[in-house]
Amino acid sequence: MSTQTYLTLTQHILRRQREHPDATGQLSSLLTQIGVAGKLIQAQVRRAGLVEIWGDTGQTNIQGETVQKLDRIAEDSMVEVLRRSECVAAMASEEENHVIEVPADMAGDYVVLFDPLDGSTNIDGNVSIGTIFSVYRRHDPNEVLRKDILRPGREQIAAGYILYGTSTVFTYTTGSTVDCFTLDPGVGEYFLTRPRVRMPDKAKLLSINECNEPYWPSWVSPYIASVKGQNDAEKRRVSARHVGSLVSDFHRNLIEGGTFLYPEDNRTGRGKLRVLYECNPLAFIAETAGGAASTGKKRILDIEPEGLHDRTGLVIGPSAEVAEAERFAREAEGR
Ligand code: AFP
Repeated sequence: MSTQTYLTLTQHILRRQREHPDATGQLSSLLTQIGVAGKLIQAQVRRAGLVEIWGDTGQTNIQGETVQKLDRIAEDSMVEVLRRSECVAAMASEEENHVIEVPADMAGDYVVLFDPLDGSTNIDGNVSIGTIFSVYRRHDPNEVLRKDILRPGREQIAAGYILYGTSTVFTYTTGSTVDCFTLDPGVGEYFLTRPRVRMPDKAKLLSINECNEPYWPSWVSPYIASVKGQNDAEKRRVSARHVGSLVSDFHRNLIEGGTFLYPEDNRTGRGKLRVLYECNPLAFIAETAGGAASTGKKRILDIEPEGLHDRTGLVIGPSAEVAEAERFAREAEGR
């Protein structure tokens, strides 16, 4: 093991900060605090069942989905830690229908958008879930503007996720590299375990909910058939892997090489996944790691969101695979 393997998350964030001599340290502090929120959430996730916190609160969120108790715990942890960080002016969460503003005397330079617990329908099945976040710099030091929140993902200055899987993994980017840190539960610290992650060029995994096939746009089935066609009598080159927690599917595909698709639904013309809380941060990470993310028609990071809970179709994975999916979409639509 190289000595770099033992870098802590905080040390790594501070190293990145030194690459920007004009940095105030506020972004470093913010990312460190998100790591703290992740530790609080993972402590609850690991106790799920033991302390009878599984199950529903009986309420529904803005998406019309049942709110799980752990969703609430995760959201409260993010909001409270970020509010007190003095680095954040406003937050938006997948679980809320309004922007959460921080009082002026505690406000900082950044805006954070997050999905507190992605994959929460998997909680009862003990399947891995995660917190996804996206960081932007605010435009105006005196007030929070609509354009601070509703803006294209290419304006992100940092993004990441904390995955509560077989171990707790904090992954982040500020646009130069993607790095993964594993929480050592005995020490209570994240250590760098996968520096400078690059998404493999070839997808050996395919992740899609095939039960949605009746609702896919016309290009998706031929594309999936072409991927399966890469297998031959001698060798299976592509295998199906689908967890149903986007953050878990994405992390596995980032490390092992795979394409994840959640196409738009042809009954509604829109996808399921949220632009601000799920697609943008993962697209930023994918692109920084050498991959790509598309709606099928255009780059995810170029979407101009109109509402807090806009949804989109998503194809995310190695660049060549995403380009191939876009080609199928273009041809099917005669573009
Ligand atoms: P929840 O966070 O509400 O469980 O939604 C998870 C999710 O947005 C994403 O993580 C999954 O990939 C996707 O939904 C699964 O949706 P389907 O069950 O429709 O395949």
